[in-house]
Amino acid sequence: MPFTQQIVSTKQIRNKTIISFISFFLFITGCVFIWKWLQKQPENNGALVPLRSVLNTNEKIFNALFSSNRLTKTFAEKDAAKKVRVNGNLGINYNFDAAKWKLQLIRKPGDTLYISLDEIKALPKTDIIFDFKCIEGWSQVTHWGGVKFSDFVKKYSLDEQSRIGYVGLHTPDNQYYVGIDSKSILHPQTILCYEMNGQPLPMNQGYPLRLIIPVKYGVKHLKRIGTIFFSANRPPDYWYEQGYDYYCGL
Ligand SMILES: Nc1nc2c(c(=O)[nH]1)N[C@H]1C(S)=C(S)[C@@H](COP(=O)(O)O)O[C@H]1N2
Ligand SMILES: [Mo]
Repeated sequence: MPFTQQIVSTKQIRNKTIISFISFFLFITGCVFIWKWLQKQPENNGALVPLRSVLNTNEKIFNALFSSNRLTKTFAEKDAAKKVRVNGNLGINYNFDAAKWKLQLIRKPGDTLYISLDEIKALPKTDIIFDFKCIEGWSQVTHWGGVKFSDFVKKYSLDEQSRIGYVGLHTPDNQYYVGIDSKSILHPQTILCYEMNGQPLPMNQGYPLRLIIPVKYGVKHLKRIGTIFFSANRPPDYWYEQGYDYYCGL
């Protein structure tokens, strides 16, 4: 290997230093300029329009890569937390009359069914133990039991509606609500859940029925489902309206 040595003069060093400083100055000015421009952009559901379009592009990529055959990793029962973290009490923080609860299933406008917990429990039961992930940065291996959404679809003849684009879920008081794309709601690990660690759901974890959807972040796992409906367009979504991503896929 030939050995080459370069002699650098003081003048060259000074020029390089000057160029470095100018580039740095231009870079910072550019950042400030982009920042100011962003602040002047209009908002779309709590997110500045350019940022919202980044989120929407992410959604398209996620959607294209989504596969119903790809399962979320599951764990053994001994790995499941005994003390399960409680997070978020929107729409469940009131005197709830469990005796009066029935799931309101809007199959089509004008075609609503009221389903009791016992009727749901009569369907085949599935358990899932997976790493529950919240957008705030924590995760926990937890154990849930209930009915696969796809089995619920079969039982209540929802094949057509469930593929229409989206499903919307609301708490009984309509204070918390989420929208979920058809592919994700029909994923084989998505369940209408009524048990945690083999016991009925605690009140603060959505008694009597919640959504468990391992292909999504925690925000979409709506606790205490009051209403389920179907829609070709995105149903309202609480955290989306606060500026979060609509899709929230994992
Ligand atoms: N009704 C209702 N469901 C909700 C929320 C809420 O505030 N209200 N928070 C969501 C969020 S952000 C998370 S991380 C999970 C937490 O579920 P956990 O309390 O069982 O851990 O519930 C989701 N479902
Ligand atoms: Mo969350």
